[in-house]
Amino acid sequence: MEIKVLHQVMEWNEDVSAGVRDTLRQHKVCLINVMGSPGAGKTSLLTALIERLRAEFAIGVIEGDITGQIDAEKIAALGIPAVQLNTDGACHIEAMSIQHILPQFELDKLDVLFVENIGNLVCPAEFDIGENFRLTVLSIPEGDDKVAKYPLMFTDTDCLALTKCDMLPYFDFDLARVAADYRGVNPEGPLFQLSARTGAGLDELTAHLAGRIRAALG
Ligand SMILES: Nc1nc2c(ncn2[C@@H]2O[C@H](COP(=O)(O)OP(=O)(O)OP(=O)(O)O)[C@@H](O)[C@H]2O)c(=O)[nH]1
Ligand SMILES: [Mg+2]
Repeated sequence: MEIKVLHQVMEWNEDVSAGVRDTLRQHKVCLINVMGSPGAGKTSLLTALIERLRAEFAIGVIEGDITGQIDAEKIAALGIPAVQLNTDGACHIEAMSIQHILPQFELDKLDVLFVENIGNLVCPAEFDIGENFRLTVLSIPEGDDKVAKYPLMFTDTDCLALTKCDMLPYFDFDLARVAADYRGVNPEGPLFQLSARTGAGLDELTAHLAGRIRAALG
């Protein structure tokens, strides 16, 4: 399957996130900004969530990467409309690029647009891309000090997915510490422990997201 690859728009002097939000509202599409480190398991989790959400919602995906189209190919292989956004070196996605990409989708036929942001625990959290809500992914092998060291990513999110929990036996990872640090910076944010590999915890996160999507779509 041929994948559309678009490049990051470089005129970053104007915040167009409100315009993106307006367009998505007009077409009744809920945008979910998925963020986390390189290799945290964002694409694996998206794949698992798509399989669980696609019976109820029509889903599209924008895959953000510095270069290449590996992740968009994985999503397109599921039969899901996917566009690859290459930022050509930039460490985050900007709303201007989302605005530029939206016409690539048949928005009236979509309910949900996932954006997999660039793998990075710092920069993406600083940019509103017009999302309805944010999902931050943290994996066990990254270590239990990440919420304390990179707080903005966990403060400015609607939900934290702690993934690769099947790896807990192999790492010195203090779940209670992460939960407490997250509570400290984001008292209302739900935390889900899961594994895209075993499927553990995915039903709970799916139910939460489905509720958020239904609320966003009105
Ligand atoms: N054991 C285990 N491995 C996982 C899990 N989820 C993902 N992985 C593995 O982690 C690696 C990275 O997963 P990806 O889904 O590509 O991670 P990503 O965050 O999309 O990576 P980038 O897009 O490159 O930032 C792959 O080898 C996955 O198979 C999980 O729940 N458990
Ligand atoms: Mg990925």
